[in-house]
Amino acid sequence: MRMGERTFSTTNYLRPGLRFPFCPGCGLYALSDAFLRAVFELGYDDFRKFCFVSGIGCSSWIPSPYYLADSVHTLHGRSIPVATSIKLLRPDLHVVVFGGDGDVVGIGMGHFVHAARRNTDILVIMGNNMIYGMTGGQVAPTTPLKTRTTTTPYGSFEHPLDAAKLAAVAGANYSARWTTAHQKELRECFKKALQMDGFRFVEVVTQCPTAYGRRAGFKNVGEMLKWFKENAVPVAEAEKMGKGELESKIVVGEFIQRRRLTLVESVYAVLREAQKNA
Ligand SMILES: Cc1ncc(C[n+]2csc(CCOP(=O)(O)OP(=O)(O)O)c2C)c(N)n1
Ligand code: SF4
Repeated sequence: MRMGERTFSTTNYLRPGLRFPFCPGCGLYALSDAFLRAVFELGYDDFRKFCFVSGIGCSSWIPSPYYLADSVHTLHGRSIPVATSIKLLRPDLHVVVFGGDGDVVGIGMGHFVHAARRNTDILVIMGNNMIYGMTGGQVAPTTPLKTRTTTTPYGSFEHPLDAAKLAAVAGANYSARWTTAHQKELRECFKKALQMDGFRFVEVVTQCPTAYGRRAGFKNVGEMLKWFKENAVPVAEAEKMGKGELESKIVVGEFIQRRRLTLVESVYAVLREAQKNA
């Protein structure tokens, strides 16, 4: 892709000599590609203005050590508090968190809700493969009802969590969901999120053929992508549908876009006031 005199190349953004560790057909390749292209299209030729933070899991391997950037690989579920501290110390940087659904809204759920409530100035990108991928396919808070996993051999009996909706309700400035079958929309969504401040959440429904697809009955990656496309329902349409009708659907689009006071703004405003009164 050419933008004026600039040509997109991953070599500006990926560490030389390393290759992502993902299985063939994994959606995380496409997720990362959409993000890198968004960064390029916003005019960044490298990651000097970025800092990445991730937890543990396949999705958490996206930035660290593969991005040619400053990054912190934290404990499972603890990326958001680390990202919050980095952003408060370095408000000039884009602080971006990558993690899986288990990492962000399983073990990391408390941090996720509070970061949205505080409107912390970070972008959280969650690869939602609907499973704990890296540890072999255990049921996750996002696993659809009745889906077979290693820990639910007769099908999951829990209702899945709507993370994008939760972020919106909890206080995020921006929350959206797309799938890896919506590359153009995903790229535009990343661009928009990177240009906003406050808590921004992008949920990317992504195929995990190894730990999810095989047990859930998909023959190949193509079938999974077809399922994403055919079952994607835009937010506005979903609002007119009943809960039962939405059970096997993936609601896509923007759940919230607003301008609330952000954590960085309110922390620095309090500090300025305190210094004035000292
Ligand atoms: C405190 C702690 N508990 C459990 C684990 C084991 N563990 C590693 S990754 C993972 C889940 C990964 O699932 P997810 O975050 O959805 O990422 P994915 O691999 O699916 O992208 C678990 C349970 C761990 N590393 N640390
Ligand atoms: S286990 Fe699933 S999510 Fe992890 S790399 Fe393989 S296909 Fe991707």
